[in-house]
Amino acid sequence: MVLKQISRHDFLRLVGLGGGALFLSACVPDNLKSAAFPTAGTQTTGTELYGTPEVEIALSAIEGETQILPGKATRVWRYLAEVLNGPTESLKVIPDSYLGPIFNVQKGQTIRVHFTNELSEESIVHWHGLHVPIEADGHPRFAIKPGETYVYDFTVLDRAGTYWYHPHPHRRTGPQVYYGLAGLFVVSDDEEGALDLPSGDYDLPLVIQDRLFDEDNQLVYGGRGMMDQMMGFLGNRVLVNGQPDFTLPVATRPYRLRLHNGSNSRVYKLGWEDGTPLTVIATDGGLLERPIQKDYVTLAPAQRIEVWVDFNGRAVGEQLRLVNLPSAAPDSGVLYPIMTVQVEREENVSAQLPELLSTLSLRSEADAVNRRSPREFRLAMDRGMNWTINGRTFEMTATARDEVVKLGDLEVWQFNNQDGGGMGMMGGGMALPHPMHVHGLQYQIIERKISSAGRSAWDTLSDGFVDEGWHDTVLVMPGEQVKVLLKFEDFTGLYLYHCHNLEHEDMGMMRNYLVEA
Ligand SMILES: [Cu+2]
Repeated sequence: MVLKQISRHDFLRLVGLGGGALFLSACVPDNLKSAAFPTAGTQTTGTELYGTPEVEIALSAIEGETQILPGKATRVWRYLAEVLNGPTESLKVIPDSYLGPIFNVQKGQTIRVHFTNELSEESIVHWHGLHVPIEADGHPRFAIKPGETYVYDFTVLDRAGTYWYHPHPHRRTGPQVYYGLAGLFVVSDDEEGALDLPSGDYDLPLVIQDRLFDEDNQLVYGGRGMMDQMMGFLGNRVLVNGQPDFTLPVATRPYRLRLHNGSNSRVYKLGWEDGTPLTVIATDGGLLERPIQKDYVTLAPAQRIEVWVDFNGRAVGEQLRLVNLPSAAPDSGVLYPIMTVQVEREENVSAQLPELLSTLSLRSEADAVNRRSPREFRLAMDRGMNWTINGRTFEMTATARDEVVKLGDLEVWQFNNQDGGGMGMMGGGMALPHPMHVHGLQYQIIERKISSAGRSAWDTLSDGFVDEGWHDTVLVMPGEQVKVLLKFEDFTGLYLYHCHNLEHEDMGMMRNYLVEA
């Protein structure tokens, strides 16, 4: 399925640069160039915390190729992994995919990952959504050169849920993820195990990504220069688990589908084409207290949503499409298919979804140390056309005075995407959605406020927000203020918060926050 793309002409109109072609062609962004480093000898960094961890894995990032489209194979970058010690089911490979193997671990397990960079440029791995010590968080200052190895030691402290891992080198996260470096990190625990949810072949990951191919079946990135940076990369084909025109064969029984938006910048509004509601059971940080029915779900880059879906009552041979519904998200004005479900066999296994999925220990805003004056983060483009947070762009090891928090504190953070209303050039700034990610923890979304100018675009997506439960990434729409409640526990050090539109992030829409004892 080929999507409509915003043309360069549309983009120029959008940013109010009509006729500024020279300006665009003169600009070859730094983050779209490939940096080459001499290969260094193997070197171990990071911290070994455990004598013998329960799970020990060798992970490498390599350049290779894989069959995606008919004809010529596509050059990709990918993660390969191998279990060195511990249960062999700690890794699950997705067949015929460039995606990294799925880590499949238990809460409480001690993990060691030896990450070897076999690319021709710097890289480092971030465990997205996991509560880990700073040495294991994959901050860009820990990026390693080609040939080097970084050792991660951490205990899986997070509850059962669908987390993920991806590269995080400064200015190169967008292209590295785009060329294929990403994988899921699935945590199980006893609470979840007792629910008897669909498991094994009935518990399926669905990683949704958009890509752009040339006539030679090769991935194209950054071809639109400044436009890719401003908007974020937008492809013209949807891949699910690394495959085009994805079809999921199912039986007449319940399934657990783990939807992950692994795209660089595309926001999806997902629904079943026949209007069947979605039963949402989990968000970024695991199970909700109770299942929630939604006509559609809005899934921003980096976010995960799990749905429980029962194909009982469907006829063998029946097809059902998961589609992207039209919305005001960039490049999303039309309906297009994400994947096709093909009912291929009778199993007639029936199972009820429990009414109570989990007991969440949610926190109260009244207990926040700054409940009267939330820490505010203004998301905007500056005059130099950089995406900024409070007027600043990324500095590798610096924090401003208002980016220091205290270990143990519960705080309210407020993200203000105040530039204008509709998408495009408004009030002197450019209005785009920003999916805001905070490293090292899961937070609660406690309030949204939308400006009158932003209302009409917001209305096309907002019924699909699942704000209940735990989150590590929240979509902040143009004209919107979103309050989140977060607690800084267990670990001190320099963590990141940033926009997870990867092109915005690479441009500098990322800052450190420092957790002090
Ligand atoms: Cu952004």
